Formats: sequence, structure tokens, C-alpha cells
Amino acid sequence: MALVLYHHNLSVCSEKVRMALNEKGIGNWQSREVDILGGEQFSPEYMKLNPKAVVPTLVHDGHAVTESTLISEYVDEAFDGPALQPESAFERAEMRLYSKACDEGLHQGVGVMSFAASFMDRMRDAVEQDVDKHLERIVDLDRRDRMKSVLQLGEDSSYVYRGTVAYEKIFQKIDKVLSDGREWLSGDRFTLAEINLAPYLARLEYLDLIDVWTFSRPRVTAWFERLKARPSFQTEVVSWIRDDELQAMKQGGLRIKSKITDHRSTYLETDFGANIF
Ligand SMILES: N[C@@H](CCC(=O)N[C@@H](CS)C(=O)NCC(=O)O)C(=O)O
Repeated sequence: MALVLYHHNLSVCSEKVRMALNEKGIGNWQSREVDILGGEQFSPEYMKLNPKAVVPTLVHDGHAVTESTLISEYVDEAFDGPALQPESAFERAEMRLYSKACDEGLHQGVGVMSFAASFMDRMRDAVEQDVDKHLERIVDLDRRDRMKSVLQLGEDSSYVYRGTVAYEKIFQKIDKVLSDGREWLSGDRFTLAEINLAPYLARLEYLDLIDVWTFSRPRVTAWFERLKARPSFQTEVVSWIRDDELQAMKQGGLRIKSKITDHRSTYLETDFGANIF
């Protein structure tokens, strides 16, 4: 079997797929790191595998699978190992609501928050200051608009507000679901719901922003601690991040923290945007 993962050490979507592979007990994948801050994802060779020019891409016996949520489901279905999805169709549908929240809300949220806090500076270094030119190459026009907005307005961008709303809504949901004392979101089984959410919560922690949401939610904190104790989290998220990257994320996150807190308060006071996710 040939299994190649095109990924990036810090990319949330790559972390998700690495965790799924690990939970499945698959260790023999070949790593191909793609320098997404420097623009390697736009190379014609890579875009043949992934026309949207994003990571990750999993190539299994010559077949390219894209979209991290779909790759994780593929990994669960194509290989032996512990099941990562619940048994019943209804529970699977419920589990997919978390994937959908990640793909539609948290993903744009984490992208703009990380960019505003720290990645904009890293990108400037990687592309020798020409960030505008780099953004023009982004295939997903919505993503391009989000990045441009943050480049101009920083954490005041309405996209950062939307991301804050998306996080608030998912934290409210997780807290409610865990209120019956269950160990994991789907019940007894650790599933792709946890795997998909883990990188998005971990990034908040690295940006030192997570307590904006968890300070009054001990159940969620305890659940996240259980999640972080999984070997898959340690091996596939924590170990890939360098100390200087951790430091930069923390510093940048602290710089935007009061704005994120304000965005959250505005949402709680006004409900503005409540139905977008
Ligand atoms: N929906 C895609 C999103 C992938 C995505 O946005 N990947 C980011 C890293 S997490 C990326 O490659 N960014 C590079 C760029 O925007 O140029 C998935 O889940 O695989």
C-alpha cells in the first residue's frame, strides 16, 4: 500500500487528517510537507492533485482524496482499525453537524483570527513582503476576500466577528450536549466529531484565546483535557509545532484578545449574526 499525505505542520485541516490516521493505527504514511505560507500549493504539480490549492491531500495507491473532512471519513472507511464514526445513521448525521460547523464556521474563523494575530507577519517574511500578490493567487474567492479584509482592518474585520460568533455557537452546543455527563460528543465512542474539532480548539489555545469561551464552561474544559490526552493529539498536533511558532501565536493572540472579547460581548448582547451558522 502507498499512502502519501501532502500537508503542513500548522494547518488545522492537516492536523485533523493526521489525527484520524493515528487513531486508525496507520503509521506508515509518507509525509510531503507543502510550504503554504511561501506559496508551494500553487505549483502546477500540486494543483493537479488539489485544484483548490490547499492542503491536505491524501494519495492512496495513486488516488488523490481532498477535503479534510472527507479524507478523515475515507480513512475511517478504507482501513481496518477502531471505528471513528457512530453506528447508527442518525448518530452519524449528528456527528456530521460538527464537521459542518468546522468546515463552514470555525474554519473561516480560525483562518482570520490566526492571520490577524500572527500568520500575516509570517507570510510577509515567507513571500518577502508581497502579501497582496500572494493573496491574488488564492483560488477560493471568499477566502481571498477574508484575507484581504484582515490585511486592511486586522481584528476589526467583520470576518473576525463572524468567526467569534461561530466559535460561541459551537461552544454553546458542546456544553449543552455534554450536560448529560457523556464522555464524548457521540456518547461512549471517540469519533470524528472530536477529531475534527480538536485542531480548531487547539489553535485557540495556542493563540491564548480559548479561555474567552471556556472560563465559564468547566464541562467543556474537562472534555477538551480528555481529548488532549489522546496520544493522537500529542503526536499529530503538539509534536509538529515548533517552540518559536508557539511563542509567535501566543504573542499575536494576546494582542487581539480584547477585540475578540468585545466581539463576543457584542454577539451576546445583540444576537447579531445568530443564524449565520
Ligand atoms: N475545505 C478544505 C480547506 C483546506 C484549507 O483551507 N487548507 C489551508 C490550511 S488549513 C490551506 O491550504 N491554505 C493555503 C492557502 O489558503 O493558500 C479542507 O478541509 O481540506
